[in-house]
Amino acid sequence: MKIVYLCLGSNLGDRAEHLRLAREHIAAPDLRIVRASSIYETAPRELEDQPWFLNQAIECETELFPRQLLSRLKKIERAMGRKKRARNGPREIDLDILLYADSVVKTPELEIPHPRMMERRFVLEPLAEIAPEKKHPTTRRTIKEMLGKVGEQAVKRI
Ligand code: PH2
Ligand code: MG
Ligand code: MG
Repeated sequence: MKIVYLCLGSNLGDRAEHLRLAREHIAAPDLRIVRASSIYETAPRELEDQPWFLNQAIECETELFPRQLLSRLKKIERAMGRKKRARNGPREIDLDILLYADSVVKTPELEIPHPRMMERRFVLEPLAEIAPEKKHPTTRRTIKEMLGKVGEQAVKRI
């Protein structure tokens, strides 16, 4: 059994309903949600000309291996009607793996820890709510420490 952290995001349609439905799809005998952060409304990053997001971090226990977890999440995104659109652009639902135990994975399809989590307040703030002392496996910094260093970005707990 491994502990994993995921980030959920939506900025199209009924965003809160998309997050709720995503949690419903995620919860399974081999992927159990043990903790969920509050939901945060966050300004779009990277591609800034798009609607604001709702983001949430969740902690799960799983028997799935990283690649299996990735396929499971992609399948849920497709089932929820996510269309192929621009990278970093608007989406009904985005399910990203942030951390998988203390593992480091680097393949063309999958990178763990999530390579941009350290510069994203919309990830670190929800994650710090549920796992402040959890350490990044390579930098060994805690989520709380990373949050202290990340730049200002509009993120408000709702
Ligand atoms: N996801 C992105 C790009 N930018 N900005 C916010 N606020 N929230 C996101 O989830 C997000 C983003 C790419 O997945
Ligand atoms: Mg993403
Ligand atoms: Mg994604």
